[in-house]
Amino acid sequence: MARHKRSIPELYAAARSGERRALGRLLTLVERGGAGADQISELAHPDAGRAHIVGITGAPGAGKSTLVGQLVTDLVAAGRNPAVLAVDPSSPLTGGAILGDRIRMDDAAEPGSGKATAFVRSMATRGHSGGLALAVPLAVRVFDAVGYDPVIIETVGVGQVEVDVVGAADTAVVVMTPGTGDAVQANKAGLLEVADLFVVNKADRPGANDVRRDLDLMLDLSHMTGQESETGYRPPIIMASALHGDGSGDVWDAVEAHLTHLDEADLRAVRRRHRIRTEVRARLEQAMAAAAETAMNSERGSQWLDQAERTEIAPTHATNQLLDVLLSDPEEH
Ligand SMILES: Nc1nc2c(ncn2[C@@H]2O[C@H](COP(=O)(O)OP(=O)(O)O)[C@@H](O)[C@H]2O)c(=O)[nH]1
Ligand SMILES: [Mg+2]
Repeated sequence: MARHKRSIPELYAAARSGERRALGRLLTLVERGGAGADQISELAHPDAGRAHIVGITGAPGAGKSTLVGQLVTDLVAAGRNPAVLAVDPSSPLTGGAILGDRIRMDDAAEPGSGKATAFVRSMATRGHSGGLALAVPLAVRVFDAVGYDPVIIETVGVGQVEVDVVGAADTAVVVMTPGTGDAVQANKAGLLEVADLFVVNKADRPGANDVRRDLDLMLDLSHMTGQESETGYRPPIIMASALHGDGSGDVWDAVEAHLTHLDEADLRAVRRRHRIRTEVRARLEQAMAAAAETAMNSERGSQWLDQAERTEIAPTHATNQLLDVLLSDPEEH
């Protein structure tokens, strides 16, 4: 049979009808970025907007993948079609692959077939800086558009981008463990503000109650000044032992309760607006950085840069001239 390389609209249509391989191809193109990714975004946009987007973050080794594996198994058993995006910047081969192994997936079942199924994708972001901020929201849009719900994003809670990604979800879950000073770390990383619920995982280990107490105290302090307190919502703290299958049901109940809270307080649209704003800002910043690079390498731009490098003009002056170049018609460079 002649091999026909399918166009993006063909792949999208196939993914919508439940073909896993087509969805996998689309996600690869999403990771690659550029015009192909933009086209996918525009195709998926009208069909997206239904899924509950759940961000899960925490230190490496906190048990996020173990917990997500448990949640996915529970969700499929309950007839849902969850998708997971596991973002692991350090290694494309660990987090996501391990997560995939943990979840028994029924390849025959496809969303739309009436049979529940899950789709797990690990996203490698090593190599292209800022790629994560662009690829994650788009991958989520694709999952949503082809019928997966909920869409779970697992990220390592270290950098600002990770915090932004999780903070832009409908429901942000922060996973902590005993004995690692996680509560203090989370506070420093700005995770306390974005968390809608906390999971103290590895509750089978000593010190789990200390983590809960520390968190409670910090929440007391932050909620005296926090804005969320206006709606009467306080992030619950759920104890879990994901490895032993304990607590994942409680975690999901709390995730759903948070979604109910968003709906009742008319906050879901607020989250969505924030999410879109975060994505547009990330895309704009990326585009501006590329434009800055182009301006510095352009003929006119490099002359200003040379003068600054020779200390003939101040860097501020060169920058303002380069800004003119950047904002002018590219034909003129
Ligand atoms: N004792 C204990 N170990 C756990 C628990 N959950 C996960 N682990 C272990 O912690 C390690 C890291 O788990 P993983 O899910 O890969 O963490 P991630 O890096 O946050 O995704 C693995 O060896 C797990 O088996 C738990 O509830 N109790
Ligand atoms: Mg993991």
